[in-house]
Amino acid sequence: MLNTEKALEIARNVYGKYGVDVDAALTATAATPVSIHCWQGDDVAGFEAADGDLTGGIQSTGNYPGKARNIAELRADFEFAKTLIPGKKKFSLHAIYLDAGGKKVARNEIGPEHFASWIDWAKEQGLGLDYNPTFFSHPLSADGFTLSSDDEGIRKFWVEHGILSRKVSEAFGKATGQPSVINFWVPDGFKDTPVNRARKRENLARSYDEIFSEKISKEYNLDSVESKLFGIGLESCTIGSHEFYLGCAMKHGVLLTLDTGHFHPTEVVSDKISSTLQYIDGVMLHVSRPVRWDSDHVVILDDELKAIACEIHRGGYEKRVNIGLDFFDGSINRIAAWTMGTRNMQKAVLWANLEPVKMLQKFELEGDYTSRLAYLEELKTLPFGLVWNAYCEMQGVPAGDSWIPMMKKYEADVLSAR
Ligand code: RNT
Ligand code: ZN
Repeated sequence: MLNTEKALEIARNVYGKYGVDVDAALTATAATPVSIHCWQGDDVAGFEAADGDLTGGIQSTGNYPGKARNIAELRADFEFAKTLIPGKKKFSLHAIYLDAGGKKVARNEIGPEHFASWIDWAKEQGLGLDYNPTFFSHPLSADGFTLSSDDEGIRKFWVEHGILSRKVSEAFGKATGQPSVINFWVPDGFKDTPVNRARKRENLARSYDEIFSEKISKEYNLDSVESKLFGIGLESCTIGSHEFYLGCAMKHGVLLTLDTGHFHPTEVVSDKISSTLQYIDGVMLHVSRPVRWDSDHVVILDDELKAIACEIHRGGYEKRVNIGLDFFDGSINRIAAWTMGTRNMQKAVLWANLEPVKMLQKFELEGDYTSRLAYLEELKTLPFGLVWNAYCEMQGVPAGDSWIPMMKKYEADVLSAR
């Protein structure tokens, strides 16, 4: 392998020809936080004292050995994954990952105190935090409706969970010195064609009026709402559709979460960034990889991933788009899944930062679409890998494929003993 300085010298020459500052691209990439979801570590199981199945129309398939069975194992696994992943990181927790010392805590009673040990850990690890109330895998979500329920008792229960969850997120923000994004996603929907969609949507809207009625400083907490197209067993109608949440985000001045698996298969999130940001403050991304459905496969470095990162960079939206990941594959080593998915996201960010945006946008403005296309194609074979490896070296994490044997060793030493 080329040494870092030599590699950078070549890259500076090649990219410099297009007016791209490689060093600035490296600095910008290192400053872009990626929020890594805790739930890849244990197939969205969590640590509630009451063990139940994953519900809500989402599914983690596969039974690869070695999954984290408790908080200590999840933290140890992530600490190891972190040594393989470059860049600034946040850790995204779900309510069901609370640390209540083995005691059963009702969802509408989960508060900041149940995340005290997570806050200490995050600070010690130099991680930012994000939060997610959990509106699934629970007896009171079993009939398919939570915040949109017609049963006032059930709806109120979940509203209370939402309100208290914002306190957890606020505590995260205060403790870590950076805002925590709280993401609201509810599974509510119908398997078959309903005849009263309106009523459920009115309930859902009312619930958000109640949940967001208290103002919390954006210095600590950023609310975000996530839409969806359909879930398993909920194919005919999702109460929290895209249009519902676009309106909700505008009304309440909150962020909109765009999950790459939550749209019709020919729609792309990359096109939705500059559209939604005309009218809303910010976006939270749930970067995932849908294969035929919202399957939540591990993120790979495909064209859409690059397009998402490029859209953020081209639009200068770095401050308004929060990058988060949302995939859960139980059929491969889960630490490898975390590592690959996050490294790929980081690669896409670096790729975008190395794009000669000024040159390309000038072609477009001048109507020279021929050059725009021709250069976009030529850029694909520039020595991106050299810059990526240099970035990894500078970040003190393994470059190229050298993380793979390390991951395999952790599997042999730690995971196989579980
Ligand atoms: C489900 C949503 C949601 C979940 C997580 C676990 O379709 O994408 O974001 O994946 O909350
Ligand atoms: Zn999601």
